[in-house]
Amino acid sequence: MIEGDFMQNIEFSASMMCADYGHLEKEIHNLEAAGIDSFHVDIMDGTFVHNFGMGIHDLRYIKSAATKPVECHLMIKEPARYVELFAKCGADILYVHPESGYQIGETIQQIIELGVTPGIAINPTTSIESIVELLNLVKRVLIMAVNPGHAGQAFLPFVEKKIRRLVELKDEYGYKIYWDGHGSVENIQKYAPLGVNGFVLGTAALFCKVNSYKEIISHLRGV
Ligand code: S6P
Ligand code: MG
Repeated sequence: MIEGDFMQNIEFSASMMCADYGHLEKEIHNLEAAGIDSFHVDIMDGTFVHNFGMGIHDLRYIKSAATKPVECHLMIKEPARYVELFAKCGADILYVHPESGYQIGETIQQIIELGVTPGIAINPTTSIESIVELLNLVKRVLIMAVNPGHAGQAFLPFVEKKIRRLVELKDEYGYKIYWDGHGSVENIQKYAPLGVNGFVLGTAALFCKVNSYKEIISHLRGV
């Protein structure tokens, strides 16, 4: 385990798609009491990805029950049509995929004008070269360590090269790097010291486990 202070500054976001929907309010309170930093809401349209995820009602409810920020990961085609709606429903952070729209730079500017923190989510097979200009606009880069669409997938190790490149460019462009997909204890311990600022926690580290959220998050923080 990496010692003390360093891990205190790593951010953890709970992938709410993996939470217990029968007790959502309790889940939110337990996660906050355990020290989670934010809530990650996966929005899917069945077209951009082959699955349906959460929607605006889930977002509204989570926002109303949470005190920590709520981030929306938009896995939908032409997100420009809906960013205002997601902002109105309480998203504090909006991630869009560069491949999901024709004028994604304009969409990111729209997000900024709405007063929401802008981010891009980068698929495992999307190159840094193809999105480098977008780094001028965003505050957050969400590295997909799995193909988007489902929880519980295996990590694609070739994303490491891209992470190293994004770490090199981080100070020049002024963004933070976040990890999404199979954020396991092993991956967190390996990639946080390389320069990943935060991790989305799903089934690999947080949900469907024997230990409590508090025990898991405390262990990740090394306390
Ligand atoms: C995947 C989605 C993610 C997952 C999360 C699951 O399309 O964007 O946010 O919900 O990463 O984590 P895990 O540990 O089950 O892979
Ligand atoms: Mg996600």
